[in-house]
Amino acid sequence: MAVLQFELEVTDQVSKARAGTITTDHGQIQTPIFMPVGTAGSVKAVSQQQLKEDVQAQIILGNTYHLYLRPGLDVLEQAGGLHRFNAWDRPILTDSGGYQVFSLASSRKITEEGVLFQSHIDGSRHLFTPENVMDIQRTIGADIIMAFDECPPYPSEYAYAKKSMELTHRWLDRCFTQFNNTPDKYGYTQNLFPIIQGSTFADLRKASSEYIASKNAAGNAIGGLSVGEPDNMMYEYTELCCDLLPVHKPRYLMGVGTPWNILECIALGVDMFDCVMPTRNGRNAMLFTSKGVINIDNKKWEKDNSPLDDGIDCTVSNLYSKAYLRHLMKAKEILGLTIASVHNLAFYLWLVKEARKHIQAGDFLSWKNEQVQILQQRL
Ligand code: PRF
Repeated sequence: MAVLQFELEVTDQVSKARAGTITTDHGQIQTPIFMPVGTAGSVKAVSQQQLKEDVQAQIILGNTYHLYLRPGLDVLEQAGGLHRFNAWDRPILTDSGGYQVFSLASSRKITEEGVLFQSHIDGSRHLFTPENVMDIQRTIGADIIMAFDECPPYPSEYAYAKKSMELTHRWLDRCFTQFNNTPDKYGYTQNLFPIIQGSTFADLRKASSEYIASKNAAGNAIGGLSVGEPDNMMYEYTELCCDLLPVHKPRYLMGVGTPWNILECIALGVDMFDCVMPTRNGRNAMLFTSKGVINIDNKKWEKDNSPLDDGIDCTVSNLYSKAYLRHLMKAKEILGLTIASVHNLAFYLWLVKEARKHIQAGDFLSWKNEQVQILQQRL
């Protein structure tokens, strides 16, 4: 079948926002897009049916680190890949595992060869290398495979950030060699996206962006941001990277962010986003709505029978009341986790769809500025 295509349909005349369509062998993705995170092969508390019907998700994420440790590659391979295993027939992107190894593994050691780590599940020892991480993602069956990178913490010393970026670049060469020398696993095309690093240093970000752009990949990612730096710094480096990336390839900003972060970064030229925030914060009683942010645990919602959000097009958000969801969360009823997660994800998908409409209509910047104010309000 065919490598991923990106048709850039509209570029905003005042901001740098873009609207486009990505075509994969598992279907099309309208950009800008938000991708729900399905770490271990499931978007926590949300069924695949709900993802399609209520959330209107077009692509979901999986994590190499989690899926490799559990259920393991033999199980995924015998199922015919993750799409068949979890009954999701739309596109899947997998993150490469490096980032998760750093946040989850109980111990890890970086060498030129790769990362040695101990599983957070049973303490068993494993080695991730650029080569085996390509093989693992091919076996998982992702449509979009991410390069194996190192994401330095914030803040990092310049010398460390430079060494780390250079290692990520050497690993990238090994990723491409392995990827290009192995066939698609299940008959549809798999695509490798390289990742820019360089921490919060302009010369490193520039060097990394140019190196990544030179690979002429089907799409490109910006990593190493949203790791604790101030928002303005994240925007500054996102813009620097976007300005150096190819115009006619999709740009993915990894792990971002709040609704207002997403709008600001769409304005800088980003096309794809993922973040655990809508699901994780949702399970923790934080709702993002078209009128602002709600802590549904707050007593002020106890007898508020108004819908969670009547400003977005989602049956779940329109049907259930704030009072009912507050009760479910207080009583630790598991339906509460599902309703909160479905609503937050539907809101994120609504937001990027609205952004796309306004880019197409030519009034994105003024709409974005207004929304950024509204969405940050604490209700
Ligand atoms: N690299 C990878 N995955 C990531 C990141 C990164 O830098 C980030 C940073 N925000 C989130 N997820 N491989």
